[in-house]
Amino acid sequence: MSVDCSNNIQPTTRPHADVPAGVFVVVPAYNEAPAIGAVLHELRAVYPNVVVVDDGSTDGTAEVARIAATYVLRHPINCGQGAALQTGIDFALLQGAEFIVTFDADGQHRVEDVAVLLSPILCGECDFTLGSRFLGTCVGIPPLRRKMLRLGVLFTRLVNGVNLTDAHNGFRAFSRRAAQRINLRLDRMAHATELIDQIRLSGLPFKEVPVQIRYTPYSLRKGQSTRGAIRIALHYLLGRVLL
Ligand SMILES: Nc1nc2c(ncn2[C@@H]2O[C@H](COP(=O)(O)OP(=O)(O)OP(=O)(O)O)[C@@H](O)[C@H]2O)c(=O)[nH]1
Ligand SMILES: [Mg+2]
Repeated sequence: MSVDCSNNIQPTTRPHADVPAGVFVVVPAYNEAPAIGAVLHELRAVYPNVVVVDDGSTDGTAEVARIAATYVLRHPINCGQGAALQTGIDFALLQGAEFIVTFDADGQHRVEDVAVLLSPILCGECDFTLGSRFLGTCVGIPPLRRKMLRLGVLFTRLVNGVNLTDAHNGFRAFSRRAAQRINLRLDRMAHATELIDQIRLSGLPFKEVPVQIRYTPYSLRKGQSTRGAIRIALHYLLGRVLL
């Protein structure tokens, strides 16, 4: 992959041959059968190593993924997004991944942005990149969801002591050594806050990168609720006390 190390990287899709062999894209998926086929089709057109972690889906997600993904791992029961990500990261490291990208299965992320996330890592500028919809764009975000995400940013600033613009974005990239420092113990959505702690403690450089997050009728039907956001904060605080 040719890398533009300037600060003004334009999203592009690149052909297979241009992608470094060590890039693995990890896709956690829970009951995403209606969306995941198209997502994987687009990803595989550019990235040869796509790992789906089917998180105990009951709707045929695994069957769709088996047709389109490079690897399909399966949790026999639903364990949560954090657990699915850790399974995928561990697997990618075992396969020799040099760079790992996490990518949602519900069609909210754009394949073009994978290269944008990888670019600062490939340049040696940092080891972790975190996608930010507020540095980039979020098409069709409901006002309440925007407010909840802003509160999440404030929570991260107060509790983790890290200043981000978007603290709950599942679109991220890691170098191999960064991925080796990740050990998510909070299985569900609170892993996002736990991950920020682990990034900070690793001492490795990180950077937020603008990405686009799409809100579609499908993703809005399935996505996180306000009550869920409160549960995530409580789960994280409880985890900090108990783990
Ligand atoms: N909700 C949920 N998602 C899971 C789970 N396990 C894996 N996932 C996957 O994690 C990704 C993100 O889940 P979402 O619920 O869309 O979370 P989100 O994108 O942060 O929230 P929204 O912006 O509201 O859509 C999707 O690809 C899901 O299929 C799980 O147990 N629950
Ligand atoms: Mg989503």
